Amino acid sequence: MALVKTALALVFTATTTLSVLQISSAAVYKVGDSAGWTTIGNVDYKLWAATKTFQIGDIIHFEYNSQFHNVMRVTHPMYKACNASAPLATYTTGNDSITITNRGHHFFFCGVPGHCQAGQKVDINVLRTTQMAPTPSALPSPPSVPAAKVPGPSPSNAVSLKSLKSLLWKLVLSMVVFAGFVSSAAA
Ligand SMILES: [Cu+2]
Repeated sequence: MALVKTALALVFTATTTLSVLQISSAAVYKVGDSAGWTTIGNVDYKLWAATKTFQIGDIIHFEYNSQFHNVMRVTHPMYKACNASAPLATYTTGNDSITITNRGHHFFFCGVPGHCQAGQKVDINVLRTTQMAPTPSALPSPPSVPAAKVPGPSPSNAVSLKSLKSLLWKLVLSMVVFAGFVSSAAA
C-alpha cells in the first residue's frame, strides 16, 4: 500500500502546483500596448480589448501623461454617453494598475473633456468561461474577432504556462489511473 500512498502524494503535489500556477498566471495588460492611454494616433481600444481574453486576477495597466489624461471607471450608460460627472472611481497617477476582481464589463474612459468622445475609452469584458472549468451551453459563443488585423502580443509567459498546465493535468490523470491500478492489484 506504500505505492498507493506515494501515488496519492504525487497527485496532491501536482494538484497544488496547478493551483499555484492558476494564481500566478494572471496577466498584465497594458492598455493600448506601446501607444498607451492617449488620444494621439487614434488608438482603437475596442480592437485592442477584442484581441485579449481577460480573466479574473488580471491587471489592467493604464500608462499616460497625467498632465493630459486620467482614468475613470464608469457605468455602462455613462460609458455610452461619455458622462464624466459621477465616476465610480478615478485614477490620476499616469501609471495606474487595476486588478480585475469580478466577471462582466469594466468600463473606463478618460475624463478630460472631449477625450472619451475622441475614442479614449475601453470596455474590459471578463467572460464567464475559463480554461479550467468550462461551463457548457448557456453562454453564446464569444463574437469572432478579426484576429488578423493586429498580431496581438499576448503575454508569452501565459502561453507557456498554459502548456505547462495541460502537461501537469496529464500527469495528474496518469497518476490517478496508476493509483487505481495499484490499489486494485493490491486488493
Ligand atoms: Cu485623455
